[in-house]
Amino acid sequence: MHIDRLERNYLIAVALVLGVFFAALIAGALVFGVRLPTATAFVNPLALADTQFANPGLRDLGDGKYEAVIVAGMWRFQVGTNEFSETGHEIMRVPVNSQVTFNITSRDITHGFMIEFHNANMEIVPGQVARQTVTFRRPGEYHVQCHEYCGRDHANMFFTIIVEDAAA
Ligand SMILES: [Cu+2]
Repeated sequence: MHIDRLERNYLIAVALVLGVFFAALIAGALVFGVRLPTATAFVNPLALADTQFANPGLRDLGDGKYEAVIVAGMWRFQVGTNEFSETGHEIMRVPVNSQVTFNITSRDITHGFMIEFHNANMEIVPGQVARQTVTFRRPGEYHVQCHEYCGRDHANMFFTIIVEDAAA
C-alpha cells in the first residue's frame, strides 16, 4: 500500500502527540497522585445544623495533619477561624508541611473551591460533601477563590490560607 510521504509524517506526528498526552495522564495519576475529586458523602443542605458543618473550623489531628470543615454560601466561605483580613475575608493559618483535608459543602447553590498554586479544585454542590487533601509545602499567602459563578458577589467570594514557616 502506498502512503504519501507527507501523509505518513502527519500520521506519525499525530501518534506522537497522542502518546505524549497519554503519558501525561499516566504520569499525573501515578507520579503526582492526581485524582478526580468525587462526592464522599451526602448531607441535607437544609439541616446542616445537625452535621459537622454546624461548626466550621480547622481541627488539629496531630502529626501535621488537619481537618478543615468549611461551608460555602452566597457569598462567603465560612471557615470558622474567627480571623479576618482588612477586607473582612476569612483567614486560615496552617504550619508549613501540614496536610489538610478539606471537607466542604454548600448551604445554597453550587460554588467552587480552588487554592492558588495547589492541587485543589472542586465543585461545591449543595447536598454533597467535597473532600480533598492538600499538603502545603511552601510558606506564603494563598488565595482561595470560588470559581463557579454564583451571583452578584461571586468575585468577592474568597478567603486566604496563610502557610506559616515553623521558624517564624
Ligand atoms: Cu460562590
